[in-house]
Amino acid sequence: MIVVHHLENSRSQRVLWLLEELGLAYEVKRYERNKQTMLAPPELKAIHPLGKSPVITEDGVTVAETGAIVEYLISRHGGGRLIPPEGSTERLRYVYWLHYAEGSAMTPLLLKLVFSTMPQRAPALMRPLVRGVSRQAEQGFIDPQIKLHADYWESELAKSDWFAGAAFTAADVMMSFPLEAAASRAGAAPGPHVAAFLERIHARPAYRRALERGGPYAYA
Ligand SMILES: N[C@@H](CCC(=O)N[C@@H](CS)C(=O)NCC(=O)O)C(=O)O
Repeated sequence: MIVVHHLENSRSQRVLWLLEELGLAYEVKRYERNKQTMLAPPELKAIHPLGKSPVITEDGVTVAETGAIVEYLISRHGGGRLIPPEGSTERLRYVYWLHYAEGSAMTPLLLKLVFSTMPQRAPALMRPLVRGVSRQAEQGFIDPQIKLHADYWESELAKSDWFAGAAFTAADVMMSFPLEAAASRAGAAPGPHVAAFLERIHARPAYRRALERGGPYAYA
């Protein structure tokens, strides 16, 4: 049985969604974030040394890192579904977006989260200074980087409904989280093609079922 070690309100929601798209049986072990630090609870370190989510286990095998989990599920259980044919242009695009989602898109979004919440976590006396520093980082680097990526998504989704081409693939599952995170917390309204992509994925029955299995998810 596949077990998903799932942290509330996190990118591990994508793994539940992919499992639903593939129609696979799985068990969800839910973990709650520490309310102060928002970090995962220490029990997750018993599953994987980094203690981050998602992690899946199956038949004594442990797989961490969302992209690696997606590759594992698609190659072991996909039966050719949700992945373009080998050798096609779409396959190359699929591999690109699969890696880009965590490798490039998430970096400025994570920086935004860290810098925008820094003032409220600083001691009251330091707050004006910290606010100045974080604003400088946001305006000088982070926000322009987020815009660069968001404009790129918009222009790519203007060419085709899905990231790898005309067909929905697991690369769209990977890309869902950066797009959702940008739309809900980066402070910039999504462009029309990104907004339409988000509407399309949120309407998928498998996406809705995954939300029911996963519990709190603030990005849908
Ligand atoms: N690139 C990794 C990132 C893993 C990660 O940072 N997960 C977050 C969930 S959004 C987490 O576990 N945060 C809690 C913590 O760091 O303690 C992946 O895609 O699996």
